[in-house]
Formats: sequence, structure tokens, C-alpha cells
Amino acid sequence: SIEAWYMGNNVVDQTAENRMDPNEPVTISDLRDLGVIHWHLPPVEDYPAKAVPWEPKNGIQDKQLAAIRDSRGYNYADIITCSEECLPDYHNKLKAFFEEHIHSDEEVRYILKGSGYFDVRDLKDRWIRIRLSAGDLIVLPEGIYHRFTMDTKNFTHAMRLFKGVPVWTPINRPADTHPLRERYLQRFQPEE
Ligand code: KMT
Ligand code: NI
Repeated sequence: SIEAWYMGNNVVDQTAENRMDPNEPVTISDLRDLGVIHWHLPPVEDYPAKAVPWEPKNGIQDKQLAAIRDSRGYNYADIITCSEECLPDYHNKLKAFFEEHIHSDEEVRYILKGSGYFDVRDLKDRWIRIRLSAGDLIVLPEGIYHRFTMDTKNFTHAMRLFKGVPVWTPINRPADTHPLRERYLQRFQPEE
């Protein structure tokens, strides 16, 4: 399952845990208040190593995943393998994943094998690190500032889910006056 904690702004090694000292845990409920949703699905062994785009097939797509896809409208899926051997243009991609950004749509990732970190900003602009491993499915809402990195094991095999035709384009920070960002704050910033 996932674990989340606050991290500092100064990151020397992005693949390290980067916990505060003492540790400052963040709960599932704290994440939900930011619009971040999580499920842990039973591990599925027989996903293809690489299939882009990935097509669900009976016997491969498990029932719980099918239910989430149906209820949330994720009709697109593909599979990405982040490792030095598998990802074309690996170093530039990793750099781009770790640039703080927002998207016009949800970022939905289902970790099939391996592990990694999504970092999200809370409403006071502090970084929260979320550790994901096999079976974790996470939804980051549109407009949340976030970034991704692999951990020290350097391997993440994940399904990317999307509603409609995928748009992966990041809008890098600063995007504080972007309508998507303003809409995010309207949805999740508590009333003063
Ligand atoms: C992204 O957009 O940051 C990614 O796709 C990262 C790899 S998938 C866990
Ligand atoms: Ni992103």
C-alpha cells in the first residue's frame, strides 16, 4: 500500500526517501483533502511487459480495475516501463517527470511492478512524497502541482489510464494564474 510523508524543498538525491527529521507522516485522508485518490488492487502477474496502447482482455484485466475504469470513465490505457533499458530518451524523460508541473486532466497511474514516488504540493505549498508499489493505483486531480521520480531501485512498470484521447503535456510551474490551477484551488482550498 502507499505511504506518504512531508519532504523538504532541498533535494540532493531525488531517489532517496527525503523524510523530515523527525518524520512527518501524511494520511490517506490528508491526501483525499487535496483530491488525491488511491486504491490498492490485488497484484496481477500477467500484464504484458510492454503494450502501447494496452487493450484490456478477459483474463488479464481484473474485475476491480474494470470497475474503476468504468465508474471513472478511463477508456484509454497503456503501459510504460521506466528503467534505463526500456524508456527511450531515459535521462531527459526522468528530468521532465521531476519538473514541478500541472496537467489539464487527471494523472492516473497503476503500478504493476516496481515502485516510485509521486510528490504533490499541499495547500500551504509543502511537498508531500507518496511512495507507490505494485498494486497501487493513484489519481492526481487536474491542476495539482506534482512530479514523479523512481526510487533507488530504478524500476517502475505502470499502466497509464486516461479519459478519452491522452494529453500528457505538462504545464510547468509557474502556473499559479493558469485557469486550471485556479480551478483546482477553488475545488480544494478550504474557505477562509
Ligand atoms: C509521469 O507522467 O510522470 C509518468 O508517466 C511517470 C511514469 S509512470 C509512474
Ligand atoms: Ni504529471
